[in-house]
Amino acid sequence: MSDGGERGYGPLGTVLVIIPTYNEAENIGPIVSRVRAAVPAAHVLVADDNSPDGTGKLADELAAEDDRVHVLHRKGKEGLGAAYLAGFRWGLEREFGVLVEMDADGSHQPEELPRLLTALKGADLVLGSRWVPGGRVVNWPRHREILSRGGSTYSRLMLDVPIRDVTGGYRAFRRQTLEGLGLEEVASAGYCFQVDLARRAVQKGFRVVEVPITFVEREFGDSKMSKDIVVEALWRVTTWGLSTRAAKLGIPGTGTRG
Ligand SMILES: Nc1nc2c(ncn2[C@@H]2O[C@H](COP(=O)(O)OP(=O)(O)OP(=O)(O)O)[C@@H](O)[C@H]2O)c(=O)[nH]1
Ligand SMILES: [Mg+2]
Repeated sequence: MSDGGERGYGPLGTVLVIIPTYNEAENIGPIVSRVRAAVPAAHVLVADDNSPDGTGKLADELAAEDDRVHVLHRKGKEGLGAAYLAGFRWGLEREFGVLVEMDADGSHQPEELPRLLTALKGADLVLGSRWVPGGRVVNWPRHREILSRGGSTYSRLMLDVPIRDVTGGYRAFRRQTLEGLGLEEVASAGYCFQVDLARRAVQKGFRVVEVPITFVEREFGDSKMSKDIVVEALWRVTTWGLSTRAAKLGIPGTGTRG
């Protein structure tokens, strides 16, 4: 597929890969160099929430050696969603045409990024997907797979979005897509941040394409997954779904905001 495509998509422009970090000292060096090797023209922004293990300082050292590596230091741990919103703002204030979300822990393989970017030539948003044919997870305990598949299925049915992997966090957005999502209204902190962006993209009529990925469970460092994050996601998805249904039925005072 060539830039432009039959739907009139413009060229992609410069790519910014945003990597949020909280205590990823063992992972930050390897992931940044893998991104730089996989897509040499791409820039990297590490959005660090003042990690106690010194991840931010390590990122500064990487940035000092490489003009395409940048660091956004945030004052404390405010969740994945807040770190991404700050990273998006940083990228949109500059000349980037594509903004990519990627975890620091190696679960999202930088070597698969060229495939996501190729798909973005004919789309507004590309989702790296574990749950489409060809997608898979490596080294995941059964309970994580059940939680993730269940969360995606519940969100898909509740929110009426035709997406198999709604909670995934390996994504490539065109600048214009992010600018059209109404990011200033996004309040979600944890994983439901990803669900929130996906449902907004579908509601706004953007073309969302899923590309199969191989998701590899982290080898080093600790997961930030918690019960609070799951409860927030369940609560918000249920509220969004019910208010959309109520609005469709014409019940006054209901809508899809929140
Ligand atoms: N800046 C910032 N980054 C965060 C925060 N919480 C998580 N992250 C980062 O977000 C990414 C995903 O978090 P993980 O802990 O790997 O979550 P997960 O992938 O669902 O959990 P595992 O499968 O156990 O790895 C990683 O790069 C984390 O360092 C946060 O509060 N602030
Ligand atoms: Mg992870």
